[in-house]
Amino acid sequence: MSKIHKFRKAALRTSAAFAIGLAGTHAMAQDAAALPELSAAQLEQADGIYFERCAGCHGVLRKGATGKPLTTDITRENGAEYLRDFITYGSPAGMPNWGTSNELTEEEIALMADYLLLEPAAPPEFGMPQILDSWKVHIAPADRPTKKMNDWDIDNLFSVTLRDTGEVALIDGASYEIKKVLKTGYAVHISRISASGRYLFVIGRDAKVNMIDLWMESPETVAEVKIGSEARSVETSKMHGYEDKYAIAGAYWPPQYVIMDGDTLEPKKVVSTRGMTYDTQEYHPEPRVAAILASHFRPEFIVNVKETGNILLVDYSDIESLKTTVIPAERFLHDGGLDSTQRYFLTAANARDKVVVIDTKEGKKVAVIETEGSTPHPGRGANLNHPTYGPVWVTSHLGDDTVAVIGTDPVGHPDNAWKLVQSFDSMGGGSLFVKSHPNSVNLYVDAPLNPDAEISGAVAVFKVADLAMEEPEYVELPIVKWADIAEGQPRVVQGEFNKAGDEVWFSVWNAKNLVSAIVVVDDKTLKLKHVIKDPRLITPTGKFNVYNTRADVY
Ligand code: DHE
Repeated sequence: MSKIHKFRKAALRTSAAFAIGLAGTHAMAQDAAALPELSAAQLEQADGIYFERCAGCHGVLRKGATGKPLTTDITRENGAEYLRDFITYGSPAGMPNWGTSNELTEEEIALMADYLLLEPAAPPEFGMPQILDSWKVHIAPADRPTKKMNDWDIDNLFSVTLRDTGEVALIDGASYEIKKVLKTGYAVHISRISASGRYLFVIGRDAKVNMIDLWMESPETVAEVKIGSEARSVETSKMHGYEDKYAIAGAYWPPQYVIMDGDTLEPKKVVSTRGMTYDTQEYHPEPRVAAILASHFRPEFIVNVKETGNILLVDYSDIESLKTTVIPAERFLHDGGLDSTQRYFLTAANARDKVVVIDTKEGKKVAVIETEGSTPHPGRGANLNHPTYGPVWVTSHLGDDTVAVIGTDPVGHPDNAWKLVQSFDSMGGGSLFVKSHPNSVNLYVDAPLNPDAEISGAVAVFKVADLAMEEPEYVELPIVKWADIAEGQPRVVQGEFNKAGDEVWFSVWNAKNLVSAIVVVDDKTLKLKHVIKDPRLITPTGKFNVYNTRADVY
């Protein structure tokens, strides 16, 4: 008899509010006998934890994407004990070890295991009326400075996510001084910069966009808006003639993107991404918006629609009569970046272990490439000049220790272009980001989600010249040891170069009640250069150097 038969009685689910604005009603479970009954307070707590920790990978409706589906047919089959163990210990395929890393308590894990046996909530929609309600212009464009009023070296400033405090820290790239900490939405996911370099846009996991004016004597949020209830991406128009004109943000819930005025964040257009999957042409209720990049060749935003597997080229030259090219790509589209010429967009389709290549000049799909690894996760990837294959783009993998190298030069190296030219091993699974810089001779590969603290606390460095070997060797930099943090299991995440490309910063991301840090490595010597520690530096994760982000240098 399968475990599902143990659950006879429908659990009466009271409606509960997601802790961060996702008020919703829970559907009733069909079969009720042994289903756990959670109080309204427990449901509210579990909704909050699910939103903060789980929804990103598993989906609001729990249909799965980066993480496995957690629909009740599956969770009830597995049972609460199995779920408890899985949440506690994680897996080398990328599920974080929430228990052994002390990020969730035993009680919280038991609650989440029970919660997953119940039907998911259906959060409310968030259309133009709600978006407009949330829109605030704190300082109108006419009241802003007409020139830069501070002495900050804006191009070498880093915008650093302080995940659990709902803030970003603005840190000077030369002195390592925290110039300012600004309140933002919850758990800012990424920062992007307007084409002029003046405005910094950040998006919270709660879908709040803050627009920060870096020209002010003391930079502040000048406008804000909420574009949904859960989101990950924001970008600005970069095409010549449209600099600073529009911003766009993509939501996980509701599945939609919003185009906004680049000066004020006034929402102009909301477009739903619900629709048919690219391959089987079946309706998907939750096709979330993943990475968004701006084309340098056409007035277009490149929008990854995760679950339907379509890449949209959204032409912003006439946003009233919006023209969109829908390119069938692969599932589930996640993150990606441009090649070194900025013409080609390479993006991970992580459920199918593939990378899709789009020619942003011609507006066409060029290739879909098997990475021969499990769950490619490039961030924006790393562009290298490979000793054998010429210009290449690189991704690591969440699900195993491989690094995939793809040729990107159809003119100089036509035989290698859009092919997997090499695959080699790094430290271990659970990698999220690779990083290099045109002035660097190194490739950095992290593994923050590896359950082994030695691996999640280090970073692997490959000399680009050594990639001529079939199995290149790497050195492991003991970043957590250098940060001198003994408590917790801090994870080393996302290398980011300074503007000159001679040093690379890593976040040492610990639990929010423990010490975190940023470690700066000298790219030439691979020696520790500096450790930024400060009581304000709570849960640092993503770091975005203004120049490199604005100019798409990576
Ligand atoms: Fe991210 C990029 C989604 C978990 C840090 N992350 C992205 C992008 C997406 C995304 C769609 C690309 C945005 C773009 O380019 O427009 N991330 C998700 C998830 O759905 C996921 C898997 C689960 C979740 O609940 O959010 C997830 N991401 C994380 C983390 O746990 C990280 C490590 C820490 C954090 O702050 O939440 C994290 N994601 C980042 C960073 C980038 C990113 C630092 C940008 C990398 C870059 O160099 O561009």
